[in-house]
Amino acid sequence: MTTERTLVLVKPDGVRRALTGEILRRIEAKGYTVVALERRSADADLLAAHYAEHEGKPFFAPLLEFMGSGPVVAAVVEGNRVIEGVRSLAGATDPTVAAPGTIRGDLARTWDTAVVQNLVHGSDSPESAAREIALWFPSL
Ligand code: DAT
Ligand code: MG
Repeated sequence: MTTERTLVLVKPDGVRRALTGEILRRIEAKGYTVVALERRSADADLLAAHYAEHEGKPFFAPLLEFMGSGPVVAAVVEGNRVIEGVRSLAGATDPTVAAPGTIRGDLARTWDTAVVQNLVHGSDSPESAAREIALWFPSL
C-alpha cells in the first residue's frame, strides 16, 4: 500500500453545472476517501500560488480569471496511489481528447474559450499534492 493524499478541486464550471456530487461520486466509487471538503471562492493570490508553475504562459491570466469566476469545491482525498488514480479518473487536460469514461471525457465541454474549462483539478505528483494541500487546507 502506498497511502497518499491529493488535492481535488471541482472547478467553477463543475460547481455551476451542479456536477460536484457526480465528480465526488466517481472518486468515492473508486475507493478513495474524502478527508476534507470545503466550498469556497478563491482569491487571486491563492489561485496564483496554486498555479505558479504556469506563470508566464498565455493561458495564465484567463486561467486565474476562470478559476475566480465562481466558487470551487476543494477536497483532500486519500487512498492507495490516489494521486495517479485521480489523474486517471479526470482524464486528459483537453476535453476533446480525454477518453470516454473519464470525468473530463464524459462531462467537460469542448475547449472553445481562452482557457480549457475541464471541471476538475488533481495534483500531479506527491510534491505538488503536499504543496497544494498546505495552500488550500493549512490546518491539515
Ligand atoms: P492539468 O489540469 O491536466 O494538470 P495543466 O496543469 O497543464 O493541466 O494546466 C492547468 C489548467 O490550465 C488546465 O486544467 C486547463 C488550463 N490549460 C492548460 N493548458 C492550456 C492551454 N494550452 N490553453 C488553455 N488552457 C490551458
Ligand atoms: Mg496540472
